[in-house]
Amino acid sequence: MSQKISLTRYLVEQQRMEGHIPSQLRLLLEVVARACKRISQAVNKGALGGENSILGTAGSENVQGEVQKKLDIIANEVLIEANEWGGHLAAMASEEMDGIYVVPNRYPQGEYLLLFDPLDGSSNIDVNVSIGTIFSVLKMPEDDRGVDEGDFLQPGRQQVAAGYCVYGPQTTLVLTVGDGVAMFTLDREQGSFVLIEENVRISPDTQEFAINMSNMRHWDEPVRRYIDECLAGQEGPRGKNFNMRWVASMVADVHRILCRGGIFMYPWDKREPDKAGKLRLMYEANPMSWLIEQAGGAATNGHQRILDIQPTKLHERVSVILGSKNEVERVTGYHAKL
Ligand code: AHM
Ligand code: MG
Repeated sequence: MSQKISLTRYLVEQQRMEGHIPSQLRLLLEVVARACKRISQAVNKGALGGENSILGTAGSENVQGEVQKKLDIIANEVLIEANEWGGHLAAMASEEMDGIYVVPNRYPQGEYLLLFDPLDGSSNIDVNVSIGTIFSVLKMPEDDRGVDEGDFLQPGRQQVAAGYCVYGPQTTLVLTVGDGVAMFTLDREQGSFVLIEENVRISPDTQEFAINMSNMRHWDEPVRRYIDECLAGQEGPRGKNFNMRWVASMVADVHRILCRGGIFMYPWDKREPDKAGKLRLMYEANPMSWLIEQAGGAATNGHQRILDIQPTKLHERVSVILGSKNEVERVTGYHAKL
């Protein structure tokens, strides 16, 4: 790429030429990107903040009973403060907040709803491994008087923008507005995100899987069969060897898949049969599934396309299988044979 294209320019051109980013949505995405820059700075500081170190736990739990890290809370506040005054949003929802956050009435209300996991992969914060922010944007239903939680309960196919920012060796923002997937890396000298890839594609086949193998004894038959066949390698029914990766940050695992293919699974398992899975539908699975589909991959809970699931509550969980299309279809086929 001879000339560097900033995220701002990319969004302006998308708005001008393709016409599918209204100005309020463009503003929203710029604000989210700016918040991600601030989170990236905090992540980089690590223990250097002294008494204000961002490492460690905050001494509280979120609505899902998970211990909150200091950085979970900092990232949540950064996203809210950056987004509440711009006039582009009606409300926000986050993994770290029980209910929705309605834009205070001292600010103008916009027509969009923003959902996020402010700091995904929290268990990796203190050990200096990649983490990220995931976000999903919906539109307020038309003719709606006053925003409430029900307005958020839209299937993922109705998202108007989705993305994540991975804080790894580089800070990279990955975005879709329904016209393919674009990647931007933060140029710290310039202070801006620069386009590095405009039309990300995932190869339909892969020889790499990502799953937490320590849960193997709890898996359901179709997942077990798929992984057993991968592990059998060249001598097994697949006739090829597979490699395994598990970062324990969905953002980093999905980023790898967008870069070089693969399949990611966090399936339902028998430990808590009433729990659909570990990951959250609305601000983890939906945005990631849309990105993966936009790059030519597939995403399912084993029985249904994730983007078609009608959510019934904000913090709903879901079983996730996503990545290279042919592999995801194979696992789905194993579920159908149950
Ligand atoms: P978090 O949102 O509390 O960080 O949890 C979600 C994370 C995902 O990023 C990752 O895929 C998964 O939890 C890892 O779980 P496990 O530690 O069970 O392997
Ligand atoms: Mg998460």
